[in-house]
Amino acid sequence: MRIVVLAGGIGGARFLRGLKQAVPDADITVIGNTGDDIHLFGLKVCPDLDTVMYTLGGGIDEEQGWGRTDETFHLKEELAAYGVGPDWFGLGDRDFATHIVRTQMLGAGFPLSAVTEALCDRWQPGVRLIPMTDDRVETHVAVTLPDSGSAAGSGERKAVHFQEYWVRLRASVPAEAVVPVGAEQAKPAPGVLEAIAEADVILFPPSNPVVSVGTILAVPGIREAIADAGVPVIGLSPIVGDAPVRGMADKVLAAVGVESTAPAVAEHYGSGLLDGWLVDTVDAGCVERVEAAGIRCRAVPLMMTDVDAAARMAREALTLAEEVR
Ligand code: GDP
Ligand code: FO1
Ligand code: CA
Repeated sequence: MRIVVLAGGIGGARFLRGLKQAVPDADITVIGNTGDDIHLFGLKVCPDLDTVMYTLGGGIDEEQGWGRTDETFHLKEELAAYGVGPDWFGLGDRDFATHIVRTQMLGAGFPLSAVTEALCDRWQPGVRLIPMTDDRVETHVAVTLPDSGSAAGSGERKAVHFQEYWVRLRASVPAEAVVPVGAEQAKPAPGVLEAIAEADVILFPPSNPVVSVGTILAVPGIREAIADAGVPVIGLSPIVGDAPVRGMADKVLAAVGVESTAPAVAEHYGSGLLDGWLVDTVDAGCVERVEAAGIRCRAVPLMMTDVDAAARMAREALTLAEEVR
């Protein structure tokens, strides 16, 4: 079975680990979000691609859900001693090596998709991991900074990089708009449209619907290819009990005018894209509303407490795919 999964970071990666366990023989292609990517210290950092690669390759910090296990921060401290920042983004020593290799290869002229494949040669994630695009796309968030009481910058409206919004500001102010800068001009990376066209089923894991799956769908051609693939497209809700399980999905959903509920996210994707939607059992009351929108819906446990739980979710998604096929 050929399965295509559109993935962000933690939610996507944990679901993929379950999917691999549920269907060990499946041929899985992951289209990864690169809108979170950021240049720091002259290096290209790809948080979502790395979260998928490290999680499936056994190198992830399990507790945090991102970054390397067994990490140290000597390099960051040494840079700080030179007054070189940013100090708000925690890049560890082991993780730095990945960004150095990636940046060196990009500098030598390799596209991000080829670089990702080379990095995966080490990690052997057991899936084909392709960035959504080889072109530069960066998600920016429009915010109004709180009035600091001082003259400069008080109540200032500006656009910040998504990482600055999430990691530096901790999503403490409303996201007024979310813009995947560069997406309109981006082309799907080699292999993306082919994988979608050849898929037997397409899955949206419980990833962020705006800044992960939404960003991937913003690359021209990808949404259309999924809608035209003629195979079941099944999503799993990242919203459980009217709140994100973790992260800032509520803030970025508000920015696009969508309430933070499981049925609202399904309606946001729409029946033109989604054939089936899984909600958590606590949201069983919304099944009829989702079905009224033309999307087949089931309520099943959706908390990825361990790999077995994620594998059960993956099986439910594939069962629903057979029902709508
Ligand atoms: P990120 O890039 O690290 O933010 O990860 P993703 O975009 O892949 O996923 C983030 C989303 O996953 C958040 O909106 C969370 O609510 C959701 N999520 C995380 N863990 C779980 C879980 O165990 N169950 C469900 N249903 N959603 C989850
Ligand atoms: N998330 C944080 O909350 N704080 C950090 O300092 C941080 C550093 C970091 C470094 C590498 C990496 O791959 C991910 C990192 N993340 C960090 C996670 C990342 O910002 C977010 O989880 C995702 O981009 C949100 O989708
Ligand atoms: Ca992300």
